[in-house]
Amino acid sequence: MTKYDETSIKILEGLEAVRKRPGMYIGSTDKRGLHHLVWEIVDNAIDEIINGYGNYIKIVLHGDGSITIADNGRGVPIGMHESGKSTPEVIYTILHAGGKFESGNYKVSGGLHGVGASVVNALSSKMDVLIYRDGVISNIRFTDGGKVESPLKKVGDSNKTGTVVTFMPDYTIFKNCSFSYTTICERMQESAFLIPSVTIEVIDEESKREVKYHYDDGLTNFVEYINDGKNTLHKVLNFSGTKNDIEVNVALQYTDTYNENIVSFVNNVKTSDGGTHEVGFKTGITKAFNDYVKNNNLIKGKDNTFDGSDVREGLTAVINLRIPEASLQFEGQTKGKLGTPEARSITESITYEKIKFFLEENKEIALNIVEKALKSKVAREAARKAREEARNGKGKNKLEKNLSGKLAPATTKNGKINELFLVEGDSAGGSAKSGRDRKFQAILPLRGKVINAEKTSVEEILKNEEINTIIHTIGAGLGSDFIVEDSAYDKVIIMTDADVDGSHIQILLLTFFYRFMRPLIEAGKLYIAKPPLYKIDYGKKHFYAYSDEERYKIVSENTGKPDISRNKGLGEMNPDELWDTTMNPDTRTLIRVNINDASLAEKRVNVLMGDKVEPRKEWIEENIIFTMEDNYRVE
Ligand code: 0R9
Repeated sequence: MTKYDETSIKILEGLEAVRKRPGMYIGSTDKRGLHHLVWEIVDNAIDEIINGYGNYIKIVLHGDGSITIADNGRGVPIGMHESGKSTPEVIYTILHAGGKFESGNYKVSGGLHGVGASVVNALSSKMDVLIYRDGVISNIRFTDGGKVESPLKKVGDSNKTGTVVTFMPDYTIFKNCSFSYTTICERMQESAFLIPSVTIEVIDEESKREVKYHYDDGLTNFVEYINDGKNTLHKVLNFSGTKNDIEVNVALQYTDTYNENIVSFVNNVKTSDGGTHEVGFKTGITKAFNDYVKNNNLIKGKDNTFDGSDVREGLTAVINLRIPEASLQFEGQTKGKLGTPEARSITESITYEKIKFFLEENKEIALNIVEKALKSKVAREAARKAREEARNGKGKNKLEKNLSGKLAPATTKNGKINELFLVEGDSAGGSAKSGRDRKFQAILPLRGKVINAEKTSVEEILKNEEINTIIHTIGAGLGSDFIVEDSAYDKVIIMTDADVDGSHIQILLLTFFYRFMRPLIEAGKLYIAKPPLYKIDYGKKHFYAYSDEERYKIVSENTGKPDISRNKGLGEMNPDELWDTTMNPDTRTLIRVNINDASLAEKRVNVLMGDKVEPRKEWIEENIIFTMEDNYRVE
């Protein structure tokens, strides 16, 4: 029998606190939270490798819902801790214990909260740790959210070193969730880009998929990967520099697209909300180009400078800074924004110098980029003019007349509550117009195919009827002139059928919003409606199921013989049905589109929209299941 003394009670209380409020420690108990557990353990392995020990990480997803993460570092120390417990027991049962052991100047471990392995243990029904160190293999096992099932003991001899952690998440906490091979692969690939010495292997035992990531040229390979399938204007430019102990590493490349894609990291942790380093980088680039065009007299006329957005059109860049822990400052709710002031000036001056040199040394490339930036400048000015005209009610051109015919506006104007439904096809549009609450819901039926925004210039975008209608209806401009506060709607909701065509339109619209109205997504105002997949009738009782699980649940909870029909398209639903199932704010389910990971979203869009058919087919086959839930939640 295990004896509980005062300290073990305290420990259990600590872990119990995690189980009571998991959200406080890992953000949420949905799929994102579940994966957070993996990142916590993987980050420990990555820390060890960054500190110079080991070069290999292996992740295995088991068919029973458990996962194993292994590294070939030194192995967690197996000696006794001053508390009388073994070091691994302390690490895996005491909150924040890992922090006390952190070594080195750079705090490298990532994760949203950085709370460590004990939190993972607290939220697992089983955890098993194998340590290869000092010529022996040691094992400790936990159960039921961190209770010691078997204390550290020797289980064999080995001259290898490393740590192997296997855990079974407590699925009573993470309900209806499972590990996603794709999500784990995407994150591991990113880590492999940032740490060129590491090899990361991911294996899914159930689907028999496996992959190995290793990149000798780190950030350069990262940029090449993002730009895969695009036409590039030059070889990847790679530079770095150090000042006041802050190390700046950058890889960048221009493409012939209209997209800007800057991804930044600090100590290998993604800074999703940018921060001082990104600001410095952008200022450095803008200054370098403006100096170059000025010195070479390349822009005629009075207004002869570029806006930052002009010189970033078509630019893909990955920035990684190493900052000593003492100078680290993060801001924002999710701590995803770098606040360290020196990072700005240091990144700016290094970027400015290197880009200036690059432009001077590569005249032909420089002129190509300048020409592209000039086009952006012209288009930007045209877009602003068009926007001003639209605002002042001028320029009643053909498109706008068209627009007024198609849109069924809400009867009251209130950008804080109004909703705009972008609906596929006229017949669904008709049902939606009749079924809606006209006070605050507007319907815009879309005809034909939305153009592919990734491969189209601003000028062409402005000419496309569908897109033009959307821009004018939302009324907040586009591109760098988009002002989210001006949006006539609080929610823009994409409502398409749950089939291949519907998905295609969704992706095209998402690409458009991602490219031209990104702040709308960042403000959490873009949604995807979720129509039901099945209608289940028991005589006079009707149910709607939005997933297969829900369908089974409804059938298991009712008696009698159900009449189950796979849902018809939106257009075939009658207005009441559409209102009840998909549009009524009290009963509907909406998926909020979020871009947590711009580079991956960009990559997906690129694979899906690029010229190459093979990668697109592969990606769709591997990742798109037409149940709506997962595919388009750009996370
Ligand atoms: C499979 C996932 N890997 C790990 O969780 C992992 C943790 C870890 C580790 C050390 C080596 N490898 C590891 N893998 C380690 C760290 C230190 C000294 N020796 C070994 C050190 O930081 O000084 N540890 C992480 C924390 C600790 N070890 C401990 F020291 F706190 F126990």
